[in-house]
Amino acid sequence: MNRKILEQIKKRSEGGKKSFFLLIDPDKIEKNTLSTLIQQPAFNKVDFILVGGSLITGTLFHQTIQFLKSKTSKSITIFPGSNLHLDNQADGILLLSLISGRNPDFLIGQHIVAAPILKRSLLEILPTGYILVEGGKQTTVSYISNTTPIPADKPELAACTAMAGEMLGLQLIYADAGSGAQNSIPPKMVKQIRKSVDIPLLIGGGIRTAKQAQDILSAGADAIVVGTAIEDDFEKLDELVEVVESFNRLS
Ligand code: 1GP
Repeated sequence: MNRKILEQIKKRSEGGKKSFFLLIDPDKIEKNTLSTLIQQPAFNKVDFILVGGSLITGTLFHQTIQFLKSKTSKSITIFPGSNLHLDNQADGILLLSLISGRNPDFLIGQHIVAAPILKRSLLEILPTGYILVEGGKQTTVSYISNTTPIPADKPELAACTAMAGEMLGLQLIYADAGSGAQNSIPPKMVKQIRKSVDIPLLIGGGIRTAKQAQDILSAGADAIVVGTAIEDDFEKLDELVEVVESFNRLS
């Protein structure tokens, strides 16, 4: 099985290098604005691109992937909200098991429906333990998945969840406060998850400032995932990518 993206993520994390994941939500970014975004000089320093979201209402999912594939050589990984979000033009897919929740559909159900399609596809499968953390307001992902996020002041719950995910053989942990979260995941929680697992740790949701990015990476995250802050202001890309770069210059 093709493991190119996962190997790249692991290699960076094992080498002490931090990574920047840019999340593109096809509902929120149109083709002409996407074109402006990818022309930003800082775009060259983005390590990985995710496309998707928990709810895609428009028709731009496939077009966004097609457009990105035609304009950049960076790998495109799907961040699916359901088994409807599949596209063979992408390079890979985060096969998310929502391990913080108790909704069997998002733990394994959707995966069963998607499995035969994924098996026939050329998409690289990245088995990911997806952990939702309370971020100050109800998010679409928590509503759609009908799951309760882990309280932000219970780092031990997040750490044990991640541990179980790693023991089950998942290859990545992605802890997410949800798109547009009011509060990003507290560094204390990031630290505790980091101490509990060896697999790469991605943190996303509500990261808007260099300080938040700095604190999350210092606490031990291998990568930050950012969408909303950049959709709102493309100049943020430069600022946030620079935080990752500065860590890597020191490593
Ligand atoms: C959402 O972690 C991602 O699932 C990114 O969150 O859009 O808040 O940056 P933001």
